[in-house]
Parts: sequence; C-alpha cells; structure tokens
Amino acid sequence: MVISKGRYLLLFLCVQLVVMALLYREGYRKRVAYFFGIFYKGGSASMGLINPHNLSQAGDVYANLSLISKPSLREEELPYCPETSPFLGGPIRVKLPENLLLEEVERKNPYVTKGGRYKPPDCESTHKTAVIIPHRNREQHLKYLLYYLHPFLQRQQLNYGIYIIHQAGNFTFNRAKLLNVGFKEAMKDEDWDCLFFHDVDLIPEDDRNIYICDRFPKHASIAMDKFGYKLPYKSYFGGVSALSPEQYMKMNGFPNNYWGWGGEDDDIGIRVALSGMLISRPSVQYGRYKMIKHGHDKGNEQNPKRFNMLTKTRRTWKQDGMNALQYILISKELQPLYTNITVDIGTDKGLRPHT
Ligand code: BGN
Repeated sequence: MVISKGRYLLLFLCVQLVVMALLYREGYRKRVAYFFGIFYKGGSASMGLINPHNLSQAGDVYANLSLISKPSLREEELPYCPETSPFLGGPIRVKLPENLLLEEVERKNPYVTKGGRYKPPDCESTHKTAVIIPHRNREQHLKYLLYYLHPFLQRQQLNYGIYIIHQAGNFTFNRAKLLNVGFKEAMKDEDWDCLFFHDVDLIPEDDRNIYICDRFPKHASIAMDKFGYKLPYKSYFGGVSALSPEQYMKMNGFPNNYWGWGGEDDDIGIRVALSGMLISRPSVQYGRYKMIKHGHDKGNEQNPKRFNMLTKTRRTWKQDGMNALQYILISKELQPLYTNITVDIGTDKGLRPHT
C-alpha cells in the first residue's frame, strides 16, 4: 500500500516535470524562472534581497544602484522584475549639487543608453514608461532633473526613455502643444504603455511615487514644496501627470492653443472629466516634489486669454487636440541622457513655412 502510494507520488512528480519542461520549451521560460524565483529567495537582487533602509546613505538617490549588475543570462532568459522593486528607498534628499556637469550624470548612470533609454539589466521590466519634458532655455534645470530622474526611475526597475521637447524660435512658449508633439514622437519609437508629462523644474522626492500609469489619468505632483506640500486647489492638474496612450487619445490629447503661461493644465483637467474619466492621484506622502526656484521666463508671459478659453473647453476639446496637431520636426538627436526633439510649433497664427 505504502509502496503504491509512493509510486503514484513519483509518477505525479514526473508528470509535473514533463509539463514544466514543455512549458519551458514553448517559450514560457520567464514564467517558469519567475515561479522558481518565488522559492529561491537567496540568489538575485531582483528577487528582494536588498533592504535599502539599512544603508547608511538613506535618502541618497544613487545609493544601491551600484548593486545592480548584469547577470550572465541572455536577455530572453531574464526573469520578470518583481512586483515591488527591491531598490526602493522611500524619501529622497534633494540637494542641487554645485558645478554639476552632464558628464558626471552620465558617469553615474552607466546602464543608460543612447537617447536616454534604460532597461533593468537583471530582470525584464513589466512597465514601459516615456518621460516627456517640454523645454526652452532651462539647461541648468534640465541637468538637475536628469541627475535625479535617471536613478529614481532605475530604482523603480522601469524600462524607460527620456524625451526633451525643445521649442525652436522665440515665439511664446506653448507647453501643452509641446507635450502633444512629445506624445506623437515618442510613440513612433516604441509602444510605451505610459507617458509621464513632466515639468523641467520639478524633482520627485519619494521613489514610491512609481512612474507607471493607473486606471485613470494620474496627477502625480500633488504635493509641491512651493504650495506647502498640498494641492493648491482641488482640480489642479499641473506639473507632472501620467496617461496611457489609450487615455491620452480618449481625451484627444492636450490643447494646442494655449500660448504663454497658465490655464493649459486646467484645460487638460477639464478634458479628463469631459471624456468620462476620473483623476487618479498618489498619496500625499509619495507625490512630493521640490521645485527649482527660478525667475520669470522671457517668452512665457501669462496668457490673458486663458480665462475665456477655459469657459469654452466643453466646445473645443473634440476639435483641438491630437487630431489638429501640426508641427515641423527640426531634429531628433539621441543624446547620451535623453532624446532631444527640436520642433517648430509655429505661432498662434499657425505654422510658417520653415526655412
Ligand atoms: C493656476 C493656473 C494654472 C497653474 C496654477 C499653479 C490659470 C487659469 C485661471 C482660470 N491657471 O491659477 O495654470 O498651473 O495656477 O501655478 O491661470
């Protein structure tokens, strides 16, 4: 009796092994490796070995990153990254280093490849996020943001890319139109599953503010130092927000006609509601940002038309957005830390022929 029970058990185990072997051959390697990984807690950093809270450099955004290493596996053999990254450390101390050079940022981020792209070397990320940053004449801010954003995103084990959308010429700045350009150009490169629309002067202060998309459009910068780490008003949608391509297209993207400072973020917030979606937000403890102080930007004066325009969003959102976007792409360069997209978005009178 005992012997026959033992035989059944052996037979059962053999069948299990054969099934596993077949799954493995059928291209389920990653899933099988992940399955084993659950039982094997001792081996890889990506399976939850590191406790960042034990590190003496708590708050240093670069602490831990030197522990990430490339295993001798082929890319297809890498296990999926765990649900929660073991490299998260919580609050980040933001202090702007003096005389920072971009070369130093490059040196500190050895796994970032051309165009500002990154994939965790030790596991396959389950998230693909593009960060879109509108920009003009803010080189200093950009340097600081890159210094913090690269290690921040690596701690979250994301597959990511950073895009700078640079408005050519001197005509009034148009943040929302630049974001539309960024969306369109980034989606040509890759099937991103989430896009973060990010002001250049906002530095995240907690790495548990994960740069992935939610069920609804997400407003991430809900606790900025300049507003006393509180929302300035309930419907505020400015600073840093995140949408999946489906959410973005559902609201016809962002408006193209807000030239100058103010109102475009409120318009975007209204579009979210008009297209039948809600706003998702991280907790106030995680959605913290430091704003780099700066004076008034030339070429980004307050838009006096914004009050009037905001009363009409209900009528305009279906006509003005991704379906009406026109621009002239001047260049797309793969820099070591970001993809630089320079674009002529014209003026409030439309696109001029480019010379
Ligand atoms: C608001 C601006 C936003 C800006 C926030 C925070 C307007 C429209 C007024 C009806 N909105 O007042 O664009 O992000 O302040 O600075 O000006």
